[in-house]
Amino acid sequence: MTNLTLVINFIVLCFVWCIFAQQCEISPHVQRFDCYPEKESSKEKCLERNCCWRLPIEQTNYTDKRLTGIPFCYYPTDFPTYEIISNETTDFGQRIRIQKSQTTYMPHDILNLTVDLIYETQERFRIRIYDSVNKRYEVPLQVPVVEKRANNTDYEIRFGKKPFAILVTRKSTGVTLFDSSVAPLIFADQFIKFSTRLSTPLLYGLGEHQQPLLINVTNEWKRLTFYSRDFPPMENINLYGVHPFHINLERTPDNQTHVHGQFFLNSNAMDIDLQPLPAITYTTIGGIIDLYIFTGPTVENVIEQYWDVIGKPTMPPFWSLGFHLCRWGYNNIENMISTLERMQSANFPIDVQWTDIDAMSSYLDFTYDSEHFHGLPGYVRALQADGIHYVNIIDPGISSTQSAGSYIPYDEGLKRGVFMTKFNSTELIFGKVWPGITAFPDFTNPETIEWWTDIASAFHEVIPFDGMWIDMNEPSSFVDGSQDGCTDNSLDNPPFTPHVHGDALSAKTLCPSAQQLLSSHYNLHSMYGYFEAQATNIALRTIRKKRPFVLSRSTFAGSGRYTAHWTGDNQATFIDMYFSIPAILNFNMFGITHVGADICGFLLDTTEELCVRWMQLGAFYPFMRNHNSLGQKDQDPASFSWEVQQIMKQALLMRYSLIPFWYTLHYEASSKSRTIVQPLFSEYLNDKNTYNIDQQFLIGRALLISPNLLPESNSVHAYIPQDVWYEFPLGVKLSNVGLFTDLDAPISKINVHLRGGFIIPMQIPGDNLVLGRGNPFTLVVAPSQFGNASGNLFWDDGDSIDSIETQTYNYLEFSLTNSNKLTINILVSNYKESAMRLDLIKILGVNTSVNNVIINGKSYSNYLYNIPDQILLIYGLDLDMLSQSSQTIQWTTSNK
Ligand code: MIG
Repeated sequence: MTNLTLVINFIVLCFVWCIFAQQCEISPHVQRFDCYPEKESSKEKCLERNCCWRLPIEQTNYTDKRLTGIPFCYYPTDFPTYEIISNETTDFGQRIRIQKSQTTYMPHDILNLTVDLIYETQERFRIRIYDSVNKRYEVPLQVPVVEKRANNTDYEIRFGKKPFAILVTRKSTGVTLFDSSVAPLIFADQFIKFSTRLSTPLLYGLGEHQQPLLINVTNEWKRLTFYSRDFPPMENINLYGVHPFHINLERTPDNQTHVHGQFFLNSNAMDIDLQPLPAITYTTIGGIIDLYIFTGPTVENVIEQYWDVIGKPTMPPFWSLGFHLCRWGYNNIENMISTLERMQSANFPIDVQWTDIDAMSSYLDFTYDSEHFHGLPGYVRALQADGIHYVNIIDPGISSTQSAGSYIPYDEGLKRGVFMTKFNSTELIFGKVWPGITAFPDFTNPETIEWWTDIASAFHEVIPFDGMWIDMNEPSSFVDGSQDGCTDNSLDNPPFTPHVHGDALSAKTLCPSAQQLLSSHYNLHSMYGYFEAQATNIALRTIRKKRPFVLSRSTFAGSGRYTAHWTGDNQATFIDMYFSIPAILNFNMFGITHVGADICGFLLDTTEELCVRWMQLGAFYPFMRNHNSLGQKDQDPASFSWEVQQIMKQALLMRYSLIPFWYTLHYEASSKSRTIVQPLFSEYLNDKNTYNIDQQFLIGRALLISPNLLPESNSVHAYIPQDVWYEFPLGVKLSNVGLFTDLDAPISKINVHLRGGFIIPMQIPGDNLVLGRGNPFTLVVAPSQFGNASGNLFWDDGDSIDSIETQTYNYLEFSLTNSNKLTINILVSNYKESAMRLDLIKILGVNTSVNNVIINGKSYSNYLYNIPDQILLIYGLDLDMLSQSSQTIQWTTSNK
């Protein structure tokens, strides 16, 4: 070799090395995007992917949260990715073809992709990126199909040509909503990965996970995994449901706060990584990129825009808003009856009695244990005659080992071909659940819905259940994969497995390769509960011809159209009681508004103190059920001391008296896309103090709940936003607002505040909601700082399937003007079967003495003005709210 070639070689080498080094010179660390998300990363494996391997330089302290999560292996700036090859304007927006010239580290890279940019509405933008040649699996959710591009959109789109990237900004402020230029797009058959910049490190959503409400990645790296899984809620574990939706805060240049939402419509197992750049990375192992951006700009707007895509929540039957009592392990009917009887003789209101799997015969679905639960059918009918409803549990696994002819659900199911099969086979796939070896219905098959309806209907002849509790529908199995294991094909052994609990997609569930009608279980796994809820909802409609009540453990985006949800196997601890609040708030954003946690805790023995606090809190869950696990000590309210019972009863009576308000909220959720409970930040978006508040919440927009979540504590540290607030139910106005304060919270008390500007319809409670239906109503009127207030009341028969479509309901509007005049206006009054009598009106914050009350023009003398508390009480009214289209209640004060 000559000297010259040596020199040239040296120069070339140096050049290559220097360039390479530079492409790895990514600083600060928050700009690194993980190139080796698998568990066992190493320098060699990283370099094999042509990525950069460097330990974080300032890494001195491994326990520092800011450092855990920084990838050692990350993409160089010139990592091969796609470039635009053509771009055409279409009716819906734009269609772009992109291409990559070389494959990268994952098998079956797809080199030619199509990008559709769909301007769906002024506030909703959709990005679809898919294989230009081969059709791929897409989520079988019925989303709106938009063919014409919306004009005057709130958002503006630009793109990078080479490398290809999409940038979405908010027109009015210029704030970045989406920017995929931060990392290379990877699109292989079983590995799709893309990243985008977040507007701020503050976000909400991304369920189902045990986590605080605010996800703050200012100083933290975070990974959340999505794949439905039966596991008691714990942090950093994929749980029962999948909701890849989040809300991101934005700061405007003039220091206002806006929010936008983002929904990744993808049902494959996935990881979502968050990093302080701030940025979000989606890594999914199938489907396509189908992503929605909702521009809000308020939380309420984002929710409405999101629900326009996934569907609004179903309207629950009226009775399901009452108190539900359940436990696993009544073990026999005597025990169940005596529990319910002690509840009733202690005068607790109760609406629904439940049974768990211990009431089944050998854990077989659609059976009951006629020995230990002898007489259950008759007992249920007797309860129903008293206005109590009954709900039983059903698991998806259908026992396959009963002797032929002895168990119709299996025999019929087999005949009708409703069960899931092994990969590329007509042979059934068997798992193992409570009844032993089971087959699993494929609810994506229309025939399955009919079979399900038929077997449920046959059982309904035996026991006329009112609702169905669908458990174990992740689907959960006691064995991994199946009785015969799984295959070694690429569905069962994908090149990349997201960080699911148990490390394998088949952990405590079926093999991903199992076959369903619509696609492989690999694609549909996280929607198993969604399709079962849909089938169950349809079955109940058909059987009962009334509004269905379904309670599902596993959910997917859009499940709220069919089902309510509870948060699964929590523990009887104060911390789990706290986590129930972010959970119910999140599920409200996810469109499953009828949600609650097992009150007093499911696993572990509860304590008297915890159970009191939890009953007080649970009285304000949209779905209120006390449920307990096998072997734990009793925790029904009547099992406690007399003193404790009185406190729990007070909480229950508070719930029952507010049912008209709750019911109206459900109507507004199902028809106007409003959440039932919501976090404070959604109402006080410009108040930074509210961003991290998840130990308090609002019911509708009007009631602030501040439970005491700490043991042995007599006060609660709470935030009272800058606004007008009245103590509830007393009605005294708070003098200190806009601050954190310690509220008195002895064991007997839960702090509730009513917000000025709202009128709350209430009702005198009965022993249950059926018996109390005709009871008189009351109104609580809470004037705002301007002296006005408003509210609504929705009322119908409570469980007709079509009362909303046929407008067979009443809808009233209450409004208070600052001239001391309350008006009751009828907006709709087509439901006449039950009288709506108003008995009492309580007007708060009346600061001058009242000397006359006039109702519909006539002087009325039954009133009391309470000077120190500034409350005007108009009583003994007996006013028929439906008698005239508009009625007025006025009062005059001494200085007018
Ligand atoms: O393997 O049916 O989350 O509420 O009580 C446990 C028994 C099965 C799990 C549910 C729980 C229910 C329990 N089930």
